[in-house]
Amino acid sequence: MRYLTAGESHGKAITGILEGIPANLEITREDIDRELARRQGGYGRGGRMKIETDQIEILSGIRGGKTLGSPITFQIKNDDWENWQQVLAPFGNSGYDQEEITIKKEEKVKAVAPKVTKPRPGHADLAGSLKYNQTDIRNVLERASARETAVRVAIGAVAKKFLQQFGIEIVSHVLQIGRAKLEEEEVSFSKIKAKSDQSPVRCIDSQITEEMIKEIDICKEEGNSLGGIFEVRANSLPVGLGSHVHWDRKLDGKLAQALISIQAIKGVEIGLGFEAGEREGSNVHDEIGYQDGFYRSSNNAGGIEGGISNGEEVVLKAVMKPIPTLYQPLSSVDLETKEEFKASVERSDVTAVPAASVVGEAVVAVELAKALLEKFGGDSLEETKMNYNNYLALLEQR
Ligand code: EPS
Repeated sequence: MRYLTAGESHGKAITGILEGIPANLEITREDIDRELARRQGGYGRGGRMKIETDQIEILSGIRGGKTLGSPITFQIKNDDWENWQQVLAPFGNSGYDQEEITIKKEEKVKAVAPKVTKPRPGHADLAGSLKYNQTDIRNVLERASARETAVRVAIGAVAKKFLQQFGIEIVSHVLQIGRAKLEEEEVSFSKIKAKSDQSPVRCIDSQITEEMIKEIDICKEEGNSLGGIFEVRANSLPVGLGSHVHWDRKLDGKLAQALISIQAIKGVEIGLGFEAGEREGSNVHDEIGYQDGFYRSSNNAGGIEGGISNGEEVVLKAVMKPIPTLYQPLSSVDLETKEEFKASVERSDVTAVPAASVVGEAVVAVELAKALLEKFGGDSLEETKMNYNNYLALLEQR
């Protein structure tokens, strides 16, 4: 199973192709649109989310609500394209070689979209423009944008549906935004499932939700931005996804890569994570017991040992840096004139941590579905299930 995405933030659409999902998996439009709406919902977003109402269009690979086993093509149109058609036109009179070009902005006033030459610190702007030899930073920032995550969530929705067939569920919640932090130590899977979608910042505690909202409001006033931490969990995984035998087959490595590939994610923890560095081994490793099967009395490993799922809940945390597009300007240098300037913007999110947690669920779902298919194979769902059940029968003999 593999996927590709394409599309610019203000281009016509964001597209993705998912290949390798077995045939005969049932999926509805709502299964995908629900996930897209969850990603759009978080408090702290800027004006763009008022423009977009993400809805999926399927161009191939699903017929009558069932997968065909062929590549699935996903498309989510950008409503903002209307305001950027001229600037981003693939052919003809695009903004590419022009100094200034007039576009219609969301406020319906005429404004200009000049060539972007002022790189924002923290964005792909400078490194990307140098690497791809571009003089208009727009040619980099459009693709670097987190808008791309919309289609990853759509692809993740199919992966989630597939995992559900094996009883596997994935949830997420926000642990921290700026200084507002959930201190609760043991949060159950069912609590996250029941509560996180109810909070505008995806926090399971109503008091901390208020604190997070306050942090965001203050930050917005100051023209600043905030990062934070979210957690993704997956339950009911069988023992044996991933492998210890080679570095690029380790499940923890794959999950960490998937999470860190989300725009603005700077760190990932598995289970106890960095805290394991402060403890003695006897306070880290999860003791093994046996009663009608192997069990653990703790889950500091976060469900993965030796790069293999051990049957416990998979627990992953990721930290997102504050959004680099600030109303409060930071120093930078113009790409052409090399003159110093203070970078400033017209529109930005204050935080996107709640959205990132939904994206986190999606990329984790994709990696787990991939690992499951690597182990059990199958071109139809029925075949995958037969292989899966055979393996469970084998495990029962141990
Ligand atoms: C983004 C900047 C903002 C965000 C955008 C990601 O967009 P704009 O530049 O149009 O105001 O709203 O996120 C989305 C559009 C989305 O769907 O998540 C960036 O620079 O990464």
